[in-house]
Amino acid sequence: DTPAKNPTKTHNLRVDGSRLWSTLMETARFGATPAGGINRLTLSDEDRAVRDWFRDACEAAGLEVGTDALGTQFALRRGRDMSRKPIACGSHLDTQPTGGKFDGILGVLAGLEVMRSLNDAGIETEAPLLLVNWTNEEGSRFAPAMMASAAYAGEFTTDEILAKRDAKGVSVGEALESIGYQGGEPVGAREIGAFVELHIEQGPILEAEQKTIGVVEGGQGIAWFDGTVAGFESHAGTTPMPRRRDAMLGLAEFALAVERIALAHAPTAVATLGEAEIVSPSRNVVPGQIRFTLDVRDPASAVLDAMEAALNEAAAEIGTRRNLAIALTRIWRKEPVPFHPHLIAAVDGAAEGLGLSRRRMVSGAGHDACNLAGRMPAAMIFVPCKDGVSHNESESAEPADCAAGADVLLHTLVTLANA
Ligand code: HGY
Ligand code: MN
Ligand code: MN
Ligand code: MN
Repeated sequence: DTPAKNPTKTHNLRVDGSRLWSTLMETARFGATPAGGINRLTLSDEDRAVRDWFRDACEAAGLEVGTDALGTQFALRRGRDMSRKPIACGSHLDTQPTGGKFDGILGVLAGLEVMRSLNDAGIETEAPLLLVNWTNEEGSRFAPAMMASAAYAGEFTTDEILAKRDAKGVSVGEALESIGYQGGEPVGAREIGAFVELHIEQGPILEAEQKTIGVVEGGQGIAWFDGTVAGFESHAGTTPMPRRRDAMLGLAEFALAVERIALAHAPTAVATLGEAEIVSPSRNVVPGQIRFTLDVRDPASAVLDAMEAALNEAAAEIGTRRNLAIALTRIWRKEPVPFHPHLIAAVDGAAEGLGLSRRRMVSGAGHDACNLAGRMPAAMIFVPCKDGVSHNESESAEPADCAAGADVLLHTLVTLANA
């Protein structure tokens, strides 16, 4: 039955919200933490388990599943006109170590729910549809974040990504091999006509304004830095305070400078010193070497530049004053990215057709859609999450909002696939 001939058939179509919710709860067991979150680092055994589950669920829904050389999983739903590029949805199934049940996972499982709902309604779209689980969106185990979609968009070669190593020295290639997900498809070979990603907002705006849908117009810019503080190890009992070159005190001052620099560009700029490690730590040794990381973001590229300059100045000033060497190396820069007006309009139209409250917004978090926008039309749909909290085990969302987001995804995909 073709929706083009029978638009009301699609118009009244809704996903099965309780099936979607039970899928979210069912897959939360892979990497479940005692506090009710998920710790499912990319390419871990927990990630393998959820990937196997996802592959089986897609195949059970009649989708053809392929895997590329970075382990990204593509599940294809055939359309009437297979000469057209598929209209894609999806997100990521890997999580932060203190992850929740919805970040990334909602976008993938809502895509599965859309396919299941179209199957139940016996609806075939003109263009094929595609559901994608992108490898390593989080960037917690291997940097940078959103690495597989960045490689798909041509920002990195496959070999560059396969060679990236985690803190234990394991490479992406070795990790893929160990979980059996180094697929045969060349990265970027598969044509995609457009990509629409459903995601929780991971911020407080929709909930505060009591809006159900975020119509996302783009993603902000991101810069990641690796940092070192070099001082001098010395005896905790015999080294007088004025003679110390204490790397910990240098980092403490620098951390406050990071906050000051972000606040200087309020309200948009954010900066996070998320990792810090004393090399060869010991209770009775003055810290001499520290490694740390920085994550700096703003919707404007010029502000990212200004913050980077200010961070380097602060490092030099504190270093000179405390006889330390504080060095920053920028390892990743993602420019602010606008989404595609035609797709934004399709998302807005779908939400309007469903009578859902909504507002335009820019994404504070990075997403795979932000990388794909460099290669194809891309857009995002947000739904609220409780207190705007994410990257925390307490992350939660409402079943009705998840279903509403999936309905907007369904109607956006059908509109694009039948255009
Ligand atoms: O860091 C991010 O913005 C994404 O959640 N990985
Ligand atoms: Mn995410
Ligand atoms: Mn995330
Ligand atoms: Mn001693």
